[in-house]
Amino acid sequence: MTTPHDAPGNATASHNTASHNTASHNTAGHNAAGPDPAGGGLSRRRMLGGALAAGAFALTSAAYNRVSSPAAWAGTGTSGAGQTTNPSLTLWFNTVGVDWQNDAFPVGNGRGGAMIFGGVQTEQIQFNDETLWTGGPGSAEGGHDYTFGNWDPPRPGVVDSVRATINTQGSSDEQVTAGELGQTKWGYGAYQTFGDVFLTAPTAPQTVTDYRRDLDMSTGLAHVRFVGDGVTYQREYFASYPDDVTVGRVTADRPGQISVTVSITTADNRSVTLTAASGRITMRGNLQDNGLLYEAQLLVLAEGGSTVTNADGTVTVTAADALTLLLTHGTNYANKYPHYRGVDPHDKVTKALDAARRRSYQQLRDRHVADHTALFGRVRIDIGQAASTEPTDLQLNDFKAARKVDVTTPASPELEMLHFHIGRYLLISSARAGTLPPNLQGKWNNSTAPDWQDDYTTNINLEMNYWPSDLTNLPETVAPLADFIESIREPGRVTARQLCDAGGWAAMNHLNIFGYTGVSTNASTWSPESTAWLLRQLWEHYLFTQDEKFLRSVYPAIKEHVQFWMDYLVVDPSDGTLVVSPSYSPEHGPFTNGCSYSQMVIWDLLTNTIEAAKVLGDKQFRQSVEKLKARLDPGLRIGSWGQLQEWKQDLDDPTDGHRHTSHSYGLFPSNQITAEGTPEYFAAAGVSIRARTANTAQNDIGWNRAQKANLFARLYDGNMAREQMDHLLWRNTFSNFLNDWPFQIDGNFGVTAGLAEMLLQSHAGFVHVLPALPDGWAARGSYDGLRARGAFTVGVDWAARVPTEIRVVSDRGVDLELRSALVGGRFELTAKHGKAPRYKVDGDQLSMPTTPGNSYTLRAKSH
Ligand code: FUC
Repeated sequence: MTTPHDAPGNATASHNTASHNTASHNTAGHNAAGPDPAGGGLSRRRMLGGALAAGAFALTSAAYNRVSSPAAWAGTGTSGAGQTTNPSLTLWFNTVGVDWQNDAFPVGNGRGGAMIFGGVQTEQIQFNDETLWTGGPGSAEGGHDYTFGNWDPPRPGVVDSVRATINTQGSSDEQVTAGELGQTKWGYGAYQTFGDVFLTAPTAPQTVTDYRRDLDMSTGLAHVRFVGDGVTYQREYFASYPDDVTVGRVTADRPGQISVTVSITTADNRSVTLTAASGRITMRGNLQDNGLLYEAQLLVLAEGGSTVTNADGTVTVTAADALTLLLTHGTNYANKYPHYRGVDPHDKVTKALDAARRRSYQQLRDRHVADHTALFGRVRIDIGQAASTEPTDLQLNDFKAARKVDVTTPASPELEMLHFHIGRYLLISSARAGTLPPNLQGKWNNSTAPDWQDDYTTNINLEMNYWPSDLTNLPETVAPLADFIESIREPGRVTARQLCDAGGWAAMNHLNIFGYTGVSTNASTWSPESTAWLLRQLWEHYLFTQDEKFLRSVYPAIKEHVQFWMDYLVVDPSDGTLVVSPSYSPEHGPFTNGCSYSQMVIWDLLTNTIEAAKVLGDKQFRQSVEKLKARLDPGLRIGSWGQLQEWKQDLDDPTDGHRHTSHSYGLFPSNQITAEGTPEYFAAAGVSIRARTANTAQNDIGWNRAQKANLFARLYDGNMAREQMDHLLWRNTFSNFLNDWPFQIDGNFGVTAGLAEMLLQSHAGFVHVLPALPDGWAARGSYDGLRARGAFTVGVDWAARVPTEIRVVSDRGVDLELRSALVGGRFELTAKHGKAPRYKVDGDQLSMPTTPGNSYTLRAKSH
């Protein structure tokens, strides 16, 4: 029944574990022979003088000290012993990156990303701009005009005839139906690499020692450091959201040591003009496929030495004391249906670079660090992890090796926490106000033909990217999703009408950035339910923030999608309920009436819409949605082996390990199934999820395990939740902690959410503290900064696995329902402002009113 997604290298195919461990310890470049890259012997004073004399870049001596002094690296001089200020939040290697996917370090500013390799003689910085896509208007793939995935020519009556077949036969022939409904994705396009920046020294040092590169996730700074022929070289990189620029700085501990040629290259599926003047390289051209205009500018600012701008569009710096690189880029894409074109990017790219140039390196760095840490620093978790004393890739490889011998070996809390934190780091770096949401690889892609086109797949993947956003206190990352959803409404109206003969709007399962809301030849593409799942993320954001203004802004999109279902749902003649038809359990099939996933997702949409309509006072619409919901098959059935059925009929195979466990939607991310509210379905969901997990080997990929971590957390099984994440670390994690296979970012985001779900849940009408703490973690621990629905920020200390103190900040004054073992014992409640409120206790659940902005502490009293 498995239908591959329409791209080569589908994850159902072979999983090449071998490549996980290959490239990471290549020491190429460490010991390469060659004379000193640059002569020199100037004093530090003179070096500063040179910088100021060069005049290109205002740099204060205080700034210099902070940026480039080797003293900033505690442990300098011992190979691999260097440490940044946040060792437990830092990934570090003592080898050069050689494989983009496995061991380069990502930085990003929401709109673009870069991967840093850290080579000694040649540094490589591959970079992306989120808008550089082939496809869409202007492309004429296969001689076909772009139709947004809608049928060309139209096929009136086809959906009704598929429905009739399903009604008479119970299901329809998969290939036939896929052929009837599907269409080649003409002009779908793919996310593109933008290019690479290279810094090439004329020669390699003869001896290289003390090599270290790292990514400090707490500051969003990447570093490279090594001693080449006795000179300590340092590079620092970041991608700044406030200044919309990617920045690099190269320094040495002796003057006049920096000699490099800086060049920029791009892929061959586009025209390119390279020019350089006064140290500024401009690369510009059009994608052949769709004519999209792109431009990047790279400014090379040397302090001291000489700078020569070459005729081939490169810049050569000789014997400089320090070097700053500023990179900006853009395209003439605009997210505006139907043309998706805006203005020539030249002015914007120039302006951003000019503005960045007016700031000192230290100012740019300070502004970036302040911006990044304001988000990243909100969550702190202590599960007993220590700072790493061994390079992280080696730690990970040790774990992988141990686990290979004994598959029950757990990962260390150090690795688990790095895995948690990189999800938050990557989300901050790939989704900020004004950007597109993160695609299948966030914003990082080095290819012109990435797997699955690096698109927005919506039968789990894009949603999974957003599982950690509110829960782990990054609400700012939601704006890109809300904007994107709004932008596909208009093309979605055409798809609803043309493909589904329905009003409202709907988008199918694969989205590009050009309003592609229609179909592909893949059977699973026919899935307007995906839109409902996407919209759940916006409702979630409201639940977490209680931001009515936000809800009001997204409600029209929700309402208009419900209007689609008012037209599109049909009566199942077998029982008279309203069902989705044709319905295809994601990537699993077959085409039937109302598989559980379809029904659960629509049940969820209608339930949340009713709640939203209550908040916003849209009474008439609420009543019509309530009527519709009353007739809907809710998709909950328990089958012959106690399982939650995937289909309306009891077809489940207990040995099936398919990666999609879509019928668990009611348990997570939805709250249709809870231990407290629907104990039988909760138990049945457990049976299904455990069976799928036991057979998962055939479909072992990152996002799948990440989903299961969340599912087991919801099942209150912390041990199994942890096991899914550890398994993922073992099988599906590259040395740089990106998840696979191939690199797909949803696994990273799913893990971050899953770990948080083990510590805090709030979907079932109460804030549940430590719902799924695994046995293997230290008995003592704590966290702060996780978020609960109701606009609460929660912190906890625990000892002997039981909370000893719970801290709750209430943003909006919502009544608090709190569940914890602490409440079941003796405790005292205090409020930051005023007297503690009166509360009620029932078993281990406490109810109390809160006031906006107040903080409350529950402290266990010893007996
Ligand atoms: C879903 C999954 C695949 C892959 C693709 C991008 O369809 O089934 O494994 O993650 O999305």
